[in-house]
Amino acid sequence: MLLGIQTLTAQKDYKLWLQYNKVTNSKILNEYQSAIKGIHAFGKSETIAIANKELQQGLSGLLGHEINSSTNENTTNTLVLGTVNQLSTVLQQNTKKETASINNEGFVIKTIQSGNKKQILITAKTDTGVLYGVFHFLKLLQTNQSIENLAITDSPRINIRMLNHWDNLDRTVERGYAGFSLWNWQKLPEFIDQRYIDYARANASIGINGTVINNVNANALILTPQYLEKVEALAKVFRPYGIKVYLTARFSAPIEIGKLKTADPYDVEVQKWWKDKAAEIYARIPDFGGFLVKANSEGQPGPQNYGRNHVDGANMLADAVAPFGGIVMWRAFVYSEHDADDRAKQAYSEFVPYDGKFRDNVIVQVKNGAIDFQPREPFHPMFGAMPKTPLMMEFQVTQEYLGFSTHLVYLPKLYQEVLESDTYSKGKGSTVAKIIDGSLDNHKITGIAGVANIGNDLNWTGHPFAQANWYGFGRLAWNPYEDSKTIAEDWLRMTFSNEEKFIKPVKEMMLESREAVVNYMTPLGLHHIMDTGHHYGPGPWVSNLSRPEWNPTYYHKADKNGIGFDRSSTGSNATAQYAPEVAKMFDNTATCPEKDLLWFHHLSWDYKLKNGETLWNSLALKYQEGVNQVAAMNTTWNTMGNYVDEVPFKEVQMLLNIQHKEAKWWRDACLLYFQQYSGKELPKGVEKPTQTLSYFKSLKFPFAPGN
Ligand code: GCV
Repeated sequence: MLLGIQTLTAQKDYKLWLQYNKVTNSKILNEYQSAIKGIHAFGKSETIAIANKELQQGLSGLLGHEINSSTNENTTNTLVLGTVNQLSTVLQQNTKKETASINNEGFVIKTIQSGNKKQILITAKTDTGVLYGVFHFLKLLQTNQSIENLAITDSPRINIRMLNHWDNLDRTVERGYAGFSLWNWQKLPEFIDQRYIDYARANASIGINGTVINNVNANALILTPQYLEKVEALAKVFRPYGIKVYLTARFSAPIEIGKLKTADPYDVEVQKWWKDKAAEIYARIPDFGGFLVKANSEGQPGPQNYGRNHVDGANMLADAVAPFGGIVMWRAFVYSEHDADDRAKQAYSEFVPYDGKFRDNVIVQVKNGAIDFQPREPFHPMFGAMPKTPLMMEFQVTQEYLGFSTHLVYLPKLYQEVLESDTYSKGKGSTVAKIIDGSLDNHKITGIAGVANIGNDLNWTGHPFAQANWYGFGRLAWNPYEDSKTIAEDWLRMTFSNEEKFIKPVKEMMLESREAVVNYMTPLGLHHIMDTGHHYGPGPWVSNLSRPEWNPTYYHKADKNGIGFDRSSTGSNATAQYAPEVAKMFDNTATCPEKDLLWFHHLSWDYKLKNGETLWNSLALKYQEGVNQVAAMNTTWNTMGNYVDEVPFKEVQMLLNIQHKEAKWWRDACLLYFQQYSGKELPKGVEKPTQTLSYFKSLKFPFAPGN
């Protein structure tokens, strides 16, 4: 019996936010049932067939009965779908204004009333636009909104909305916490796992239109015919869902698989090798998206190995893919052990001088912050500093530094904070969102990438709530101005329940979860104090690694005098990399937001915060607050058993219990360690540690996943 329940639940978890449960509110159900009696699809493409099938599947679940999918186009209460050029002239006329306002991937959903006939039209300029419109329409029903008088026009604000998989060819996933890679290289190209199709469908439902299927720490073998044949098979599966395939390009591939002596971008043979390689790829995959490159970063080869620079490398690859309409996404995640300057400054120093020098089909991919996907980082100073170069955002959806797939952390809250940050690059209101959607500097290529949190776990993401991070990333990629609150609410309704008594508290819990993790891991601007290598759990004491900037002690700089990294004008002067308004704000302790204080300043343990408490007390109280927040998340969840199936309810309960235990571990380990320097007692309200510092230091995790 239990096995039966588990199988059923696994099937449900697998369905992600596309549950299509029958509408329980009878008034709403009636409205839907009388408005939708049939479907008529214009056009016969694979994508339109997928859209039609999705509608049938969704509606039969939501309405509780099958809907005729080949209804006559003139019948009342019919859902009509098709691209603009396939519609009848009457319908075309009727939606002329709306369709003129959308872009190629946008859609129109409109109630059309003529005489006694009432229909709902879903149309777009392209088949993919229609598919996006269908998913949007189904979302309206899944979230119980009225469909009486629809007049929706929507278009994505960013062109390239992609996942980056750090998946290796042996199916391990770097920083992956949800099992192994989805891609079964051994059985491809002949064996097409249903999962590839379900992956594409889930991505299409949130508007993701690109995927880099292999790790940025790249293996050149992916570019050999043996693997390209497999990539081609995946591209074929993804194509009707509007998803393009991209690959990472190992810079030394001409040597490793091309038998050349060099990979120097100035070498004519090397240039030819890449041109031929591009032609070979496009012959197989005509809509291949292009290359993502990690060069001269963390040991990866790059143009600097030959005395050339990032522009030389990127432009050479860009020239190879340009004839086919491809692009190059060149990563700016660089820092060197040979550069004694603050790591946080290095990417800016290296890239900003190249502004305007890249080819038109190059986009520079920048992580959201200057270090590395921390629970909180101020926005990367490169945003706003390269107006002549399109910059794309790289967020991490997988929780490398945020408790893996064990901790419940709703990441869209973090993404929103970054997207809303004001760079002041062209005066007030020059937000990061406006830079990456191209509106501030008028760029044509725009992009956003999320490092995927997906693996072959039954529920895709390990933690049931980590599905919300995949979902939310897609939503913000489509519209970087959306509120993460709305996204959380939609996800909860689509995944679990439309009951207000469930939605309200659980939404609050999700929204609070990001601040909680900041508090129990790295409050007040602390960063990168995770244990080394695997980044699981606290390790503020680690100081023995060969590269200085790999040691947590490099980042917190705790000593008898205080704590924090002085990046102000008296220290590394990283603040000067921001526009003057922002630089001034961060530079001064009085105006620097307290949430970023120790990112920018080294302050004495007795430094007084705005609440009148000393820095030491505030730090300790923040750690405690984080623990309390997780305890409150537990309490909230424990009362939600009636709204969620038994297995996910219990799973989340167990995971929250671990999170609570680990939040205390973080608090105790960090406070005991920092206390050695502050020499101060824990303030009232902070629980006493239950273990010694040496106990925490002794913990080892040789098989932590993702490492
Ligand atoms: C793919 C961090 C991670 C690495 C990752 C790197 C990157 O350093 O720990 O696993 O490598 O970022 O983004 O390239």
